[in-house]
Amino acid sequence: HGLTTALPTALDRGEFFIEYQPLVHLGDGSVRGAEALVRWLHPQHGVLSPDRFIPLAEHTGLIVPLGRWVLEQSVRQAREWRDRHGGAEALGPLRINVNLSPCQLTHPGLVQDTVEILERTGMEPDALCLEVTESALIGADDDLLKPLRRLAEMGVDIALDDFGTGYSNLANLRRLPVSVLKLDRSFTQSMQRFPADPVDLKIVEGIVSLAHSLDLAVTVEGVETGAQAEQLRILGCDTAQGWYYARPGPPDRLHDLALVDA
Ligand code: G
Ligand code: G
Ligand code: MN
Ligand code: NA
Repeated sequence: HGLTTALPTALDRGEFFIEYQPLVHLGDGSVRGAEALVRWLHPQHGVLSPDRFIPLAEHTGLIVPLGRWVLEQSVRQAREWRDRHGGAEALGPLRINVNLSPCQLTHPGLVQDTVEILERTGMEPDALCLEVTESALIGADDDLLKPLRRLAEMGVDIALDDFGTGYSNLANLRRLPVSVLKLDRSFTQSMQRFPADPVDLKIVEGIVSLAHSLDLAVTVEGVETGAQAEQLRILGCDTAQGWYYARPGPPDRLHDLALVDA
């Protein structure tokens, strides 16, 4: 398979790049940060989405150096946005969300790598949010949660990605060192019709109310229309992400979007 042989050297050849998709505050529409989404510019196949190569990277172990590279690049980028905005005070720091694969969670270097990246870039831990999928934490024992706890204690936010697609016990949430729930796109899709299915509305309302009572912020993914955004705002969601605001794009576009709001 062509991808399998090309993957191990792709990092050294500089073939990966990162796109950023803005995270927008539903209350006032301001850009608060972005999610980093890695892509592979393959010499023959063109731009490949992470679904095509992340599973392969996990299988081969390349995910550890690749994930570290994504983290460092993304935090550097957040630092650059901040500097160009005239410092952290100018419009509030743009925060950066970075996805972690389950293999990175079990890798012993995670905490130290993260600390070193924050130190090298001079960024505060609270500018960083690490996204972990709900399925990666299902049945997680204390050993798996320990590095996440350490990071959370330092001030790094941990988000539960794709929330609502797994089978996690809601009561289990109290045990996890997470501060953000990212509601899966499927919930947003059911808001497509206006008014939306009343049962879906009740479910989202319930999740938001539970999340807020546990001091968790709620981010919604896959917002494609203004009607969805309005419905989700009314339901109490805090932050949104989706094509309605912007598709994932180059770092300068995020900077421009944030400046327009300022
Ligand atoms: O933007 P999109 O098609 O590109 O992303 C597809 C999936 O790939 C998403 O579920 C996202 O969480 C995942 N993904 C994107 N970037 C990274 C990354 O740097 N590391 C990991 N582990 N997953 C990523
Ligand atoms: O980490 P995660 O699985 O949540 O990554 C987000 C994925 O969803 C990426 O593949 C991204 O390109 C995609 N995406 C982002 N916004 C939208 C949207 O508004 N609609 C749809 N259908 N997909 C989106
Ligand atoms: Mn994500
Ligand atoms: Na997601």
